[in-house]
Amino acid sequence: MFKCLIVVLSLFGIAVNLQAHQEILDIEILSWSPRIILLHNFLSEEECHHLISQAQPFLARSQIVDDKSGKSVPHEGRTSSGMFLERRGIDPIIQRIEERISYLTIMPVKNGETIQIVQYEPGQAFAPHHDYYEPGSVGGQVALKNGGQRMATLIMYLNSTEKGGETVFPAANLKVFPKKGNAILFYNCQPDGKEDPLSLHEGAPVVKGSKWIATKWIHFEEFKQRWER
Ligand SMILES: O=C(O)CCC(=O)C(=O)O
Repeated sequence: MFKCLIVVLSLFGIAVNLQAHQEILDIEILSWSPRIILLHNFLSEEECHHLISQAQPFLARSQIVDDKSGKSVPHEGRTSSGMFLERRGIDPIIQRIEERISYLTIMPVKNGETIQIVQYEPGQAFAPHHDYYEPGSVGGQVALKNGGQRMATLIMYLNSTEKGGETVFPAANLKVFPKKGNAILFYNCQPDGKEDPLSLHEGAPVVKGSKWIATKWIHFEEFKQRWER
């Protein structure tokens, strides 16, 4: 009941006290269609720094889920570097972030993929795309077997980019500027579970400085990690 109240309040843009954590979330609705909310100061300075330091030694060329095979492959439209944290809640700081995400979304931690850290250098970008799997493709059908569709995406900004690097939602005529500690949550699917084409978005090219984000994809059902399958 209390959690339902939190969601209802959050939809009206009210600062919400997540009692279990004694934390205040400052939430702003950016768009109803597609559904996007902005979370001010979702991560602390220390948490941003910790996520970057965990990822830095392991960065490799970013990949996407291939429509043909359902496997992760490099793609010319995604030129950043990245890595997945190996386990959910691998240390107390990450555990706390995982729990905060779970309280915010009222979805179990096990429905999320592990957090992905991504770094963009000037000129690097993520071309317009949907985060949901293409249900009409062979690869999409393969990917859907693990946890079902990617219901929602949380993008956490780990630094403030000097110029460029906005997350752009053309259907909402919206550009979100990367600001350290802020996050956006958006829904890839409609309330009836169908994919929402209006959730199309891109990471615009970084012009100056670098851009660091942490991404969490949340599924309708439990998502099994590589070593759990
Ligand atoms: O870099 C961004 O702002 C967008 C990232 C993105 O589109 C994604 O991870 O799905």
